[in-house]
Amino acid sequence: MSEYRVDIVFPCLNEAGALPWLLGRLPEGYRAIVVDNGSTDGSAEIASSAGATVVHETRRGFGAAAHAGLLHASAAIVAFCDADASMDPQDLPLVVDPVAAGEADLVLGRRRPTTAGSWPLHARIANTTLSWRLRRITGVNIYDLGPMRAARREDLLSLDLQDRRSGYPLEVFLKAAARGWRIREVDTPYAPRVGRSKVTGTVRGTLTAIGDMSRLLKEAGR
Ligand SMILES: Nc1nc2c(ncn2[C@@H]2O[C@H](COP(=O)(O)OP(=O)(O)OP(=O)(O)O)[C@@H](O)[C@H]2O)c(=O)[nH]1
Ligand SMILES: [Mg+2]
Repeated sequence: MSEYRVDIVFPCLNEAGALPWLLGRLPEGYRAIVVDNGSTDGSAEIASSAGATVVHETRRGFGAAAHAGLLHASAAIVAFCDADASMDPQDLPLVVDPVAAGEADLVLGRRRPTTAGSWPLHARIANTTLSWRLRRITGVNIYDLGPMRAARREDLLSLDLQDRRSGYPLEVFLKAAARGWRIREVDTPYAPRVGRSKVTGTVRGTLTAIGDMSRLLKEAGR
């Protein structure tokens, strides 16, 4: 048994500018697992000197990092959060508490921008379209496939997750829905990231994410 109640997985690719703030804002009883994906800006060193557990994942990709974090975790509940300071770890109880209370099996944070610049238009459009498809496919009332989420560790492991790229969060959702998990969406504040945009902040990153996700949706027979 872990001495921590919650392990938070932070996939991290060159987030040196965000980590000190982030790791200073962990709720009580939460442990940070920073999964470094070959950062070249000293992210791993910064994370470990701030007291985080650092896991090195050589295989590139958001899913590869997220999954390595899950495999390393030992707490009963595992939460995921981006490491770019767009989301505040102090808000993690919003997604963790319903799981801890046994009221939900998967809680997803719906991103609510704190300023107009937090969320670029192309990313919002892609997300609105995706959410609409997901509601139609699964019947789950979801409006955003956001990066902040929580579930029980054993449950997540039982999903036998395969995606190691940007489809990972979608695979979690689709499998959870197919198994009839109680999925809940809660509002979570979303601020402009610190540092350079990598995935949906760039049009290229968004297109890659759409490609990864479309493949999964097709495989799911939709
Ligand atoms: N380990 C790992 N982490 C990644 C990779 N790509 C992105 N990340 C991390 O995953 C999180 C989400 O990536 P972001 O770059 O914030 O993606 P986004 O929020 O869609 O778009 P932007 O914030 O605009 O870049 C961040 O903590 C990144 O550091 C990757 O290939 N490997
Ligand atoms: Mg981001």
